[in-house]
Amino acid sequence: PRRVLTFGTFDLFHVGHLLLLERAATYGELVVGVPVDDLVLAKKERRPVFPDHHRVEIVRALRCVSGVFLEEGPGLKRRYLLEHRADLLVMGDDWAGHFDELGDVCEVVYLPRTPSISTTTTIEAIAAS
Ligand code: C2G
Repeated sequence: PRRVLTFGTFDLFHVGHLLLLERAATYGELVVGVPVDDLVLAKKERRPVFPDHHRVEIVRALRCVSGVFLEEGPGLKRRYLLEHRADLLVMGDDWAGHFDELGDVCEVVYLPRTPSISTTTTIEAIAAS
């Protein structure tokens, strides 16, 4: 099978996350990089609700996932792709174009997001209820 990598925070894991991972796994053996809390904080200006070791354990338990690792810092995706000998990088299309520069290491594919569900809207819905 081809070796597939994807990266994501997967905070407050929801069905949009699941569908993305299941579709990514149709390309081959799926390994997932989950950013450490400080990296999420730096990128999103909000600390994730669930800490990285919880987010990793949830993703690790999925049938469609072959392996999980912590993404330890910014700018390391190229190194991780090489380390894992990835054939393919799959990302949601909210990142379309953003990782094209890694196309010399492996194929880069963007998959459509599931509409109308996100961690942010979930947090807002809970806050408003
Ligand atoms: N996703 C999706 N549909 C949604 C919500 C999310 O397909 N309704 C996908 C995203 O496109 C992403 C994955 O699920 O591929 C994880 O989403 P996030 O946890 O929001 O991940 P993100 O913070 O975008 O992490 O450096 C890149 C980041 O690590 C990507």
